[in-house]
Amino acid sequence: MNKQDFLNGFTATFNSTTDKVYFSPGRINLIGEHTDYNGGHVFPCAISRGTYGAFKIRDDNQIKLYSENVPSTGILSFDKDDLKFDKKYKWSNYLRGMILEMSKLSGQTFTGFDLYLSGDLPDGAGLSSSASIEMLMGTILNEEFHLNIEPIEIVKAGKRVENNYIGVNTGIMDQFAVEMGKKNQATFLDTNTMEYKYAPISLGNNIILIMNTNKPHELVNSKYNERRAQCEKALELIRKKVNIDSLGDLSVDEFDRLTSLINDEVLIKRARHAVFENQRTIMAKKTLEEGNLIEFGKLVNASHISLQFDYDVSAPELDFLVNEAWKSDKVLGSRMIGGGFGGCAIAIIDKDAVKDLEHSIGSSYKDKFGYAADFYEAQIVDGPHAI
Ligand code: GAF
Repeated sequence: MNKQDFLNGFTATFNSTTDKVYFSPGRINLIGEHTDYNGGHVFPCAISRGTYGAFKIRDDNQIKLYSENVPSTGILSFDKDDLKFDKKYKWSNYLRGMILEMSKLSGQTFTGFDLYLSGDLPDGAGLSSSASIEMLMGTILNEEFHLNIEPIEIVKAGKRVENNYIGVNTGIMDQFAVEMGKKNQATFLDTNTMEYKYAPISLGNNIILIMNTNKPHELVNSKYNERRAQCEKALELIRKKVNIDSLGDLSVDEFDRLTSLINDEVLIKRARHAVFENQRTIMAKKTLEEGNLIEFGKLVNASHISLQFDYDVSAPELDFLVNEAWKSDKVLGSRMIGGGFGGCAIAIIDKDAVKDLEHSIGSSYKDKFGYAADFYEAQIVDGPHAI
């Protein structure tokens, strides 16, 4: 992104100048999928694709938003106190919700401002464009209005926006991964205790390749909420006999002994994914730290199989990309990431083999599905900051 071009866009749009530009990353997740609302571990990292915002405080009460990604909206203007959900311009709700939450957290209302946005995260691709924009807004308000709010509180505010304002029952992983991101490190978070540690991403000659199915998401939110409800139901049944707080409390052996309490094939599969994936994530952090990349790759592969068959959140397009990646002996591991039903997969691959793989998988994908997949190398970066 060229900062000067971006600032020129701000000036041309709002007829005013600023030099304040912030960046907020998206995220990938190495492993630990659908564990964050089950009291389990996650192992994500922030990536160099994300959302940019140029900002200037106004001296009136108007909030004015413009996004290069949705130019058809034009400049969206509203009073600083008019923060109700906007049914027409849905993209603005991540910002409205965050303004509301940051205002509650700081106990102050903000003056008006101009915000010019642009993002290079593909929409709905499972790379957390929504958390990226939420953490961007939270960080800008925190810095520019000198609120001194702790990053973890901004993370929680973003989760409240998703849960209460947007209406998706997501866990905390995405906002945490974005806000707490560290260059070349993955964040190992226990979503039960909220304790976290960083682990260096030392992959030798390998890189992380993001493979975007470009499959449009449909009905994603309702299926996401359904999976969550199924895990809650399984937990409720187990808790009739065993005192645990979440599925994340169970080891694999304990779970195997308790399945008769659930007594429903679908619920057993959902809960099994949550329990096994949590244990895989703990193992994956250990193997990565030990430099045991072969074992790490196997855990990544096992995660995909579990998401495909037990949790049933994959899609033929994701399975195809992952299965093709598995065929290459240059790929250590590959799996779908994020909520699922479309979006992206990752492959951990020898960097010298990337071009060939992109070419071969790309052309077979297009032959099969009639449209192209996209490939990007993941660069692991810091959380939101001024640039
Ligand atoms: C989505 C949610 F927002 C996260 O909280 C997480 O549950 C993820 O799906 C699945 O691991 O990205």
